[in-house]
Amino acid sequence: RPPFDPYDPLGLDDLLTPEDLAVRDTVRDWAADRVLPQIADWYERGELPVIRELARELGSIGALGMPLTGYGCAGASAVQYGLACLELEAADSGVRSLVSVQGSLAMYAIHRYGSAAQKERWLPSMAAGEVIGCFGLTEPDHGSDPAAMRTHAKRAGSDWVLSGRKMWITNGSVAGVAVVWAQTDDGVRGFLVPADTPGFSAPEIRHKWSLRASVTSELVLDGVRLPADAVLPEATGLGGPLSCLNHARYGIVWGAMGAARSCFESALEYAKSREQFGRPIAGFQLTQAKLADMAVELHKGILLAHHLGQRMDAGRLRPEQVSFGKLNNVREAIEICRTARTILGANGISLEYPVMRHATNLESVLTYEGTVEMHQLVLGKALTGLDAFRG
Ligand code: TGC
Ligand code: FAD
Repeated sequence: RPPFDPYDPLGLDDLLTPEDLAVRDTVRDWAADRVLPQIADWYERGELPVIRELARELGSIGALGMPLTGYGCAGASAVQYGLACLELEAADSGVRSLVSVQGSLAMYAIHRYGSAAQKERWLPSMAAGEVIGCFGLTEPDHGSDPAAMRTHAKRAGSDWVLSGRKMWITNGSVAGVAVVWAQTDDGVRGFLVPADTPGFSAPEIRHKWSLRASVTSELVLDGVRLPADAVLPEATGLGGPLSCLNHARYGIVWGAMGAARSCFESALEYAKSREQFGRPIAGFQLTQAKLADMAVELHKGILLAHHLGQRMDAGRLRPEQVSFGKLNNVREAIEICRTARTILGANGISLEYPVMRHATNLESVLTYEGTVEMHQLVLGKALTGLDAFRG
């Protein structure tokens, strides 16, 4: 029998191919070198000062638009993309967010719904991390219910004129191009808005106590005039943006387990070295119960993520299954991080350790890409056949 590995108790690495392991190691090494040494400082300052450098480096290791094909994208499998998300979020949810929004939301929208000219114009520089993208769906008054969005686009001759506001938009202030979803006479359409277009601005949202090492912005669209070819030709209706969300949510299913793994490992190491009552706290039954429960949920979550990845690679993943994964894995990751916090005692609240940073980040992850309640209701609808959203 192989030896028991406390960091892989179910032997899940056996599910991975040599190529999967190589992708995982590349991203893990990059994050260890470029993110971990500085993340506590960035977090404390509430900024990601080297975001453009990081984007280029992530482009050079193939992490942007990773499962997409052509245009300089890596053409990786869904499992490999998931492993990359896990490693990035083990460093910080903010870095995984940068990659999710760039690849699974902005680039995916252009790749799936864009014209040949739009793809040629934007995707190669986005895959290289030279141009950062953002994805504007949420508005100040419309988050869970994007169908009620107010941002609208009207025809002016052959041009379009966009007006409205988007809120809580990751990468907004550093984006070279914004994918903006707006109401039109033909339903919801997506528009590619270059950041230097007159009438467009993206002020940064400050004073966040979560995802502090991530750029979050408002998008202001004040009579933004765009040419006819700025609209994504293949997306009509809310299904367009919601289909992009499936891909980003899938990445979060893996990513959340990265934050959880980092907290579990911190707690395990701490428990083995910290002594109280003359013995390591890892020797107390109550601590062992916490560690055992954390390990069970962590590795069940990774197994679930791997299963969904295989379904995605086989073209058989349903949106309800993505909801299942996001609901479970983010909820369990938060529990793991909070439990780790208790094992570290007072040190658990310090930025010297990653657990409080991960726990507060996960509060955003629990809300964005569909809140817990949205995913419960998506599953509830699939289970019962009854739509609780609109009665
Ligand atoms: P409903 O009537 O159910 O659907 C409208 C149309 O959309 C289709 N559809 C989907 N298509 C693909 N994938 C999905 N997951 C889909 N869900 C629905 C549906 O078939 C229908 O198509 P058609 O052709 O029949 O018209 O829509 P609804 O208005 O009742 O809403 C359903 C609900 C509540 C589930 C949806 O609005 C929702 O998911 N709300 C949550 C909004 C959300 O997740 N926003 C995220 C914004 S982006 C973000 O947070 C990025 S953070 C990233 C980071 O920093 O990492
Ligand atoms: P609301 O929709 O107002 O919900 C408030 C509460 O009411 C929630 O608990 C919700 O579950 C509950 N609720 C609502 N409706 C129901 C119902 N029918 N039944 C039961 N409960 C209900 N958006 C983007 O478009 N692009 C981005 O890049 C992006 N990045 C983000 C980054 C961060 C850091 C954060 C925090 C958010 C980001 N978002 C982004 C926005 C995010 O998607 C929304 O916050 C999310 O969809 C929830 O919307 P809301 O905040 O308006 O909450």
